[in-house]
Amino acid sequence: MEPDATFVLYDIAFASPYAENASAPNPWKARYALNFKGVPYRTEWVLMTDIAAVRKGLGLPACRKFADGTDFYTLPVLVTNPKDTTSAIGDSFDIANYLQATFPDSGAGDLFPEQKLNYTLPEGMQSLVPLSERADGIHAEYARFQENVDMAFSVHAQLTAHGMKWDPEVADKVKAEFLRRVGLSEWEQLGIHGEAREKLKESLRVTLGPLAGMLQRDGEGPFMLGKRPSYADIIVGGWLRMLSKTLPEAEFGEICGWYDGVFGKLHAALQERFGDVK
Ligand SMILES: N[C@@H](CCC(=O)N[C@@H](CS)C(=O)NCC(=O)O)C(=O)O
Repeated sequence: MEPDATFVLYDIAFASPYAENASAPNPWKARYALNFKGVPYRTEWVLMTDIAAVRKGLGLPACRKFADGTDFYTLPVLVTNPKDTTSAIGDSFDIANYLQATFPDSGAGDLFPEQKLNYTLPEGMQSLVPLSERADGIHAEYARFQENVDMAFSVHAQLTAHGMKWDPEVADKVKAEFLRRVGLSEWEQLGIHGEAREKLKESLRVTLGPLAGMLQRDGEGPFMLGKRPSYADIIVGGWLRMLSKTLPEAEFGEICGWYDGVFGKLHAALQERFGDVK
């Protein structure tokens, strides 16, 4: 916590203690990027039920839509100057672009070094809740990579649903909202167990295969460019952090062990170098 920091990162409050239970992938991408650049900031924790009001209060429109076309208000938001309401940035990729443009050489250096990021998904893979769309063309290869990585993990999100820990004050409302989004009525229906769970896990393993290949291409890792971290690692790392907090420990252990342990090594390296919750 850096109470005097000017930058404020808005992240989702899961159950208390917030720093320990923070699980949302996109806010984690922003946190990893801020720590990568070594920029001082503090975190403002927002209950799920308050996200829309907070975002509107900062003058930000929604950057996602639900399947029915209605606005989906999300975090992270980064406010770089609390006195200037136009300084709020409401998308993790925009935050990373901003940090790179404003602090090109700080901390661990370039967030977007040139590299091949040709990760593709099994044909026809589609998430139940659509992802954000980007049009500005900045760091386009990374943006395309993010789209595919986000889709790969989102499609398997049911594995995490019952592992999310919510502040008791809002737990019932949050569960009801998640059910509404996918058109179900009982929380039990959102869980996945036994053989069906094993099948979905295996699908995740296969889907992540080409990503593992990218993490192995340098031979040593733990990053896609070997010892040099980049925003591509952070994009995957945001999701690994989510899995680390929402899957049963033994299952996350399995995932960490897939493909010679590449995901475990990546997660550990990102947490150690850029995982401070400030
Ligand atoms: N494109 C946005 C997507 C942000 C997003 O989807 N955030 C999720 C958490 S990872 C969220 O705020 N969810 C709120 C909710 O589910 O109500 C970004 O990268 O910042």
